[in-house]
Amino acid sequence: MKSIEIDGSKLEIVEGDITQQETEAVVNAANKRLAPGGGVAGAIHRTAGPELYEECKKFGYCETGEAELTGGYNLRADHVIHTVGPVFSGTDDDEIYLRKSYSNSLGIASANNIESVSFPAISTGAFGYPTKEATYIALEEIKEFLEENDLPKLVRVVLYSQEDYNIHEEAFDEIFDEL
Ligand code: AR6
Repeated sequence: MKSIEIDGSKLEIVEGDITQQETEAVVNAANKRLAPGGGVAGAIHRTAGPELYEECKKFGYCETGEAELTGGYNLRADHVIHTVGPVFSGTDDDEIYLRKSYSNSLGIASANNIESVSFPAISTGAFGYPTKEATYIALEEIKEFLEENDLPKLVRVVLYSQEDYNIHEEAFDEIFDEL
């Protein structure tokens, strides 16, 4: 685990399971239908229970880079923020939409007075975004958001494997050494 304070808020990176986090909200790496799938989405829907998908159905559709808020049902978290990361394409759009996924998720948290949020490494599984590139984008976007906003007070990035954690640790040291 590593953490740093950024303008009165805390950013942490940890190895763990997103479904077990006790932050007020957890972020789901969703698909456009906000339907249960594999990876993070499958695990979040399984743990939250079927009511989560019932609530998701009312949105119908979520564009890449956008985010929606629901309840957390049987999760420890009170809320789920569903965001659709980009399917990696190798074009400039990848970074633009990955940044939007993080900033729109944090924007929803902040607008709803949510104090603590856990993120998975969005788009780096089924959506094929190379982890190292995605890591720098994620940490930099979170840093910028926390510099400009009071809430959330805690942002935790939860990595599912030691390998992914190590990549984040290296990026974290590089980005925050200068602070
Ligand atoms: N906790 C934390 N991280 C996890 C967990 C977990 N329980 N499970 C997997 N990861 P992915 P995407 C990591 O595929 O690339 C779904 O089918 C995983 O190792 O969940 O945005 C949706 O329905 C990887 O590093 O999300 C969409 O169709 C990261 O979380 C699509 O996949 C993201 O992997 C979204 O793809």
